[in-house]
Amino acid sequence: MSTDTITCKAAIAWEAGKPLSVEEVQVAPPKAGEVRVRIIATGVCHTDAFTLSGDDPEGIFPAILGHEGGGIVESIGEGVTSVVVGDHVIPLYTPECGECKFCKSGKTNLCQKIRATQGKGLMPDGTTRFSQNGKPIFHYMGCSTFSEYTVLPEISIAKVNKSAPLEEVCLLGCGVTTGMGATVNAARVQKGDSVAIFGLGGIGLSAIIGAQMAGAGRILAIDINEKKFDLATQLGATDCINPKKFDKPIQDVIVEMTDGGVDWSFECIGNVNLMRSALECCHKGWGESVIIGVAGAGQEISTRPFQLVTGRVWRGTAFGGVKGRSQLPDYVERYLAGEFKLSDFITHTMKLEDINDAFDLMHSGESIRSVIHY
Ligand code: NAD
Ligand code: AHE
Ligand code: ZN
Ligand code: ZN
Repeated sequence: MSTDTITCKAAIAWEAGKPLSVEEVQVAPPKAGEVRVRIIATGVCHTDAFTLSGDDPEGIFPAILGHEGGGIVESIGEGVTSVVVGDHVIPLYTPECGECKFCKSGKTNLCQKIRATQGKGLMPDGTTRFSQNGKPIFHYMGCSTFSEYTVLPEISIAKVNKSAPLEEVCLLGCGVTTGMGATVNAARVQKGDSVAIFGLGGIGLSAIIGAQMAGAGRILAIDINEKKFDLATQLGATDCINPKKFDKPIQDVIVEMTDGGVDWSFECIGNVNLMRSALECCHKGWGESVIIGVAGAGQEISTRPFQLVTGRVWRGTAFGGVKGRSQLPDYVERYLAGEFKLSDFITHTMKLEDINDAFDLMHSGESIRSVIHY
């Protein structure tokens, strides 16, 4: 175990709208209640691209992005008791302290213990562990997995089974858990229900897995990129719909196809117009729509209030409503037991030096997930 500062490679986001730059950074040792982790692999999520684009009101630069990682504990700070050096862990952008009002409520996974400092790119003590030649570099979503080493609060790591390949289960650090979790936590999809999923990236495809496992009778998969339809169908989509093929609003198409609308819908794109479509394709009286997609600064959702008056429900979820420390290890066990596959999602792998290719592949619609191997 090292208590020295480590110099290692990281992809630095120096400013919004510019490619990442792979450079050496210094990673300070963990302070009390913190853990330093060697990242083995990380996925690239659309939210990383969103923040890099400059659309994130909380975007702060220079920063080390990345929040879908898997790694091994390298050293622990004073007072850390829940992990030891060598443990395999998944960083959590939604921590679980177990003692704040939110954790104790039993109603949400949105632990707020360190949310204020996390949103400012800082560790809970208000400082950063990353620097370059003395110049501080900000953390991102409390994770910063685009670095060979990162420092996390103890409450922001989930210890997972060592037999799980970190190159795959890193996807449970965000995308797959978010999509699957949303179908059972934010929504409660039941056997025979109809479901519409808008956007077939890592999140939407995982929502298909969740809906299929819950026994949904009809799963409508919606995307303008038809290359996504094969995997969507393999995972359980019963109907694949390209809105561009219709000359009327997609919500009208779905309402007609489903005898009045779906029981549940999920917006997995981050487009406020499609959030409206997702709400309005829900069945009168009971249909519920879950917003997962993240929309840019200043954007707002709208619909006629009559849509809600007549029984539709609008809700949203972060990290699929999953409590990271107590529930994520079980997702890893279910993956190990063969309940679902992660390899289907990994369309590209690359070294950190090529991380900008991952963003290009995402924007061109070629990839589902790119995974960086360190
Ligand atoms: P992605 O880029 O991999 O997938 C998005 C999909 O949406 C693509 O298949 C794309 O073709 C499709 N799409 C884009 N515009 C469309 C349109 N007009 N009509 C239909 N389909 C369209 O992204 P992802 O990583 O799956 O993330 C999806 C969204 O979820 C992003 O906004 C991301 O920031 C957000 N997200 C939220 C959470 C959360 O906890 N709430 C977690 C992870 C990601
Ligand atoms: N910082 C943005 C919002 C970004 C956002 O909504 N993040 C999601 C996770 S996306 C993962 O890919 C989230 O967890 N939100 C809850 C939270 O507390 O950040 C903004 O609009 O300010
Ligand atoms: Zn994410
Ligand atoms: Zn808490």
